[in-house]
Amino acid sequence: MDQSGTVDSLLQEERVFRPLPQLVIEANVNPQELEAAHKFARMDSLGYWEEAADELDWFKKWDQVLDDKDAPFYRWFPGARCNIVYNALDRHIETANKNKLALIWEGEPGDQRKYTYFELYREVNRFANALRSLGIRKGDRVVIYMPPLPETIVAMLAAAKIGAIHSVVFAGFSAKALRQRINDAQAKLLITADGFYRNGQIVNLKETADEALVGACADCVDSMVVVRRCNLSVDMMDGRDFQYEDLVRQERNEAPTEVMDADDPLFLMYTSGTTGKPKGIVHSHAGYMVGVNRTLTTVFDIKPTDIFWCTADPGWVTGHSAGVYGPLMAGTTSVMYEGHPNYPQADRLWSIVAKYGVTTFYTAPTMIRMLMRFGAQYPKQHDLSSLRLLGSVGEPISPEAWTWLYKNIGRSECPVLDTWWQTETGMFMIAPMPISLLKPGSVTKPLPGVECDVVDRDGNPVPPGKGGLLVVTKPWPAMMTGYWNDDEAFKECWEKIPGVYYAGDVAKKDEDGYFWIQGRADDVINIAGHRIGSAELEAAFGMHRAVSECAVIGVPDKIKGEAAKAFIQINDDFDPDDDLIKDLKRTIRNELGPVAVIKSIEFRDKLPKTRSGKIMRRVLKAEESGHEIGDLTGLEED
Ligand code: 6R9
Repeated sequence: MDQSGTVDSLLQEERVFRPLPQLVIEANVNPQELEAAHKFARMDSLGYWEEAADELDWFKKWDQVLDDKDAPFYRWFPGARCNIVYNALDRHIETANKNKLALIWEGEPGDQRKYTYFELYREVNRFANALRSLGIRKGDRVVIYMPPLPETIVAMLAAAKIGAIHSVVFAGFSAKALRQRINDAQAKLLITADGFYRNGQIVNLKETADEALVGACADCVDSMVVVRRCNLSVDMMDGRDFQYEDLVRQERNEAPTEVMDADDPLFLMYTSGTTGKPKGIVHSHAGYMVGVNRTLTTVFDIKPTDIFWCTADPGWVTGHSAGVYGPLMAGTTSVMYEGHPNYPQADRLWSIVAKYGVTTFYTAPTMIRMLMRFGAQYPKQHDLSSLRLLGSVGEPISPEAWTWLYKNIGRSECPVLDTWWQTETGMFMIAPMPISLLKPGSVTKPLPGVECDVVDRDGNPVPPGKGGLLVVTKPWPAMMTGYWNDDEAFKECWEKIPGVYYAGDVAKKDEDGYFWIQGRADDVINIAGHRIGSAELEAAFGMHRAVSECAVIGVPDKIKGEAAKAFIQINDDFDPDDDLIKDLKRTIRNELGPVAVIKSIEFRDKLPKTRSGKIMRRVLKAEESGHEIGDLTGLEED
């Protein structure tokens, strides 16, 4: 708490965590190298990214690193020819990685499958041939509506290998949401599974896929491929539906890799939740592969012996960059788990870490908060000594959750690498490396070659300690190349504050240049002229033992302009009574000072969340104001 008693200092934790000497000695990028990389990138950012591009394989190198003539439609590596799948798979077959494990997959019932790079390569080739025989060609859109299965990865890579554009839709989305995405992308093919296991139940996915296709636009999706996961007897429409296993069985083990132009699209990722109507964000082969490869290997310090586990579903950008493409390009071994983190009980993730010797565990604050609720006795039952790095992404992590993860999972030895990035950015943007000094709750500093700032609405940098808008001031290679069929919306991201990319987040920088992300720009509450992030208030509530989940929104207040209202889900052993309300308010006052007045507290059994686990304050705001709300297809259904 700063002297003035304002909230500005909340997320500026006093504590600094230093890496263990051994980590520094062994790091791929040591402190001097990191300093040199920053210096090089500041002087010559294109040179820096060119060097990163040289680490990958190309069919033909670029004529230029960046063409910015048509900004904001930046073109990275124009003239180059490549395919990300060549880097993720094909090239490993020529090296010692050939017989290394690429993927360890565990199903919820406990079944396992393992693929070496060679096995994955051949499976991808067989399916790539199958896609070609179904008439899929370069540029066609393929929607993948799948749970986390090895075939989900195979489908993504096979599509990309033949130059098709994939769009993975999270298996928890409704038929309506799936149809909307199929229509928007004008997809030609849908790939799905008969069903999957989730929390001890079988979810029938094929039925939902069928329902989505009823009423889908007439000229899209003429075939559907169905992976057999649960042995369900599903209706297969003659001439339209094909069994995955039947298709790949008859195909050859070799398939040519399509030669792509640098900015040929690789995938579309629809994002919803924060802005209303979902937008199809486009990523392309060259820039995306360069940015993801460089940032993943340096931030997570990828070593040949690593077992890398990103818990994100492949339906999110994190599942793409850190779950599929990044780890495969790096030649590492990934873990993928199909099911619910608490099935059959709250130690499932820890049992997986112990069983496979996971070294790097990358997850989201919402997961950490949930696991925290069950208590430290669950991780204690397992040998987690293989872990060396932890990571967080998706929302601000409160110092409390950070510390819990660090202590109870990371034995107070493993750095927690909090990575700020977005679907739009494709790659990590602001993140530490294992050698960095860490402050719990801060994403540290922009990576080499990335330039970010905190500015006011006119684009003027704000002084340290003051909140402002997070912007990216220079193009970066893995940037989205556009929105699918919506150039205007894409331009808007660069026009809100002219010349820079507006990320839509509120952040501040401290005196050391560390960034603290406070939440979305629309989730900031202005109480009597003091700006305070919902996330900041939520972190403060999170300090109270009774609080399991919470969301804070701004509500109109006659005197202060805006006041904060909290929606709180409490832990089972507490009573939602007046005493608790008083106690919670006291906590906020203690944590944040008198300016953070909580007008009211409402207890809820459950808070509305997006599919990726982000609390949708927008829904709560709409309930409060009685106004219409935007797209809700990202909401949980159960
Ligand atoms: C990768 C991903 C992007 C939004 C972003 C921000 C929030 C992501 C964060 C974080 C605080 C972090 N966000 N990482 N906030 N600290 N480390 O999550 O992409 O689903 O597009 O969400 O998530 O608000 O703007 P996406």
